[in-house]
Amino acid sequence: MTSLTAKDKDAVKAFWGKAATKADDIGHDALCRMLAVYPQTKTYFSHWKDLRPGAAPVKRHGMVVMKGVAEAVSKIDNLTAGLLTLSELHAFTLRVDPANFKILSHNILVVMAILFPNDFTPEVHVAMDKFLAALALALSEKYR
Ligand code: HNI
Repeated sequence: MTSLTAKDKDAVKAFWGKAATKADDIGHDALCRMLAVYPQTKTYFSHWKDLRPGAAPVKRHGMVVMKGVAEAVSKIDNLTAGLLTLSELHAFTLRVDPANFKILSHNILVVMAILFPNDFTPEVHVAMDKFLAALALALSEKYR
């Protein structure tokens, strides 16, 4: 995976400035899509009583995930160090298969494209795709 260029980082920060205004919606919709399109991911949330779109745990977790994304944007220059605790949580406590990070990232991109059709240009798309791939790599760090 080619690392993030300065141009990518600027594009991510500029786009995130807009996307952050709808972070909760992005998180909720991306999570709903992940659970619907990749039902195997439901196994990680079996402790939630209700997994349907609009259910409280899904909405809340959508916010939580996007707070993690916001933190990653603020630590874009050193994602591995910045997300170490989060990686340990996902690797050791939650035992999330790292393949799922790509799946959630894909759904986050889909929702961003839907909510920000004009801002989500091909240049922003490639920068966000590379950023979310770097985020997934940083979260997978503790698996090695
Ligand atoms: Ni993830 C908890 C961020 C991908 C399953 N996840 C969190 C928390 C953050 C977070 C933040 C809360 C940590 C805490 O309580 O301190 N998760 C992220 C980010 C990504 C991600 C930024 C990738 C973009 N998580 C995934 C994926 C899965 C996943 C792909 C499973 C398919 N995460 C979980 C589960 C929890 C969780 C399960 C605990 C939920 C709960 O009920 O507390």
